Amino acid sequence: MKLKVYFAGSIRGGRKDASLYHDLIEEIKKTDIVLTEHIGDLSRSTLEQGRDKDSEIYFQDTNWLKECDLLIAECTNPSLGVGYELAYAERFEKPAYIFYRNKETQLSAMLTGDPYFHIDTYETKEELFQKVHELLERTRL
Ligand code: 6K6
Repeated sequence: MKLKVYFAGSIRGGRKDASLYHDLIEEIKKTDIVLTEHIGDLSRSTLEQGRDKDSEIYFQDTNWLKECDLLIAECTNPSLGVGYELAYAERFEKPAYIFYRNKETQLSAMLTGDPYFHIDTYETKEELFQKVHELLERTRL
């Protein structure tokens, strides 16, 4: 069975990890479905949308959050939107997994202090891919 994955990563919070998001999304798509492929789209501007467009984004993303089997968030680059999505996932009882490079950032206490979230660290892209692969296999059981 293919899992529906909601991948969350920073957009207006900063795009320094956008190519990592892209590569991870491609990796997940080898076995499962990623609802939020655009997170890794390097060609899209973060400022392209006006207020109406933002309402569409909010409506689409919250529907995908309700539809997904699990949320995977890459949180090295802090993002208000990703924090909101994590709280939304908890509200709708969707399993939520956070990965981040702890040598580069301190995660908010609102995430590390919330026992609902599964939080793990990584250093290299290969380690992240391996951890996400194992998570998907575990979830599929
Ligand atoms: C720009 C680049 C790629 O897509 C766009 C258009 N903007 C958005 N499209 C879809 N989802 C968005 C967009 N902006 C924010 N989000 C959602 O919030 C995503 O699901 C991200 O996980 C999260 C990022 O929040 P910010 O606060 O970093 O923008």
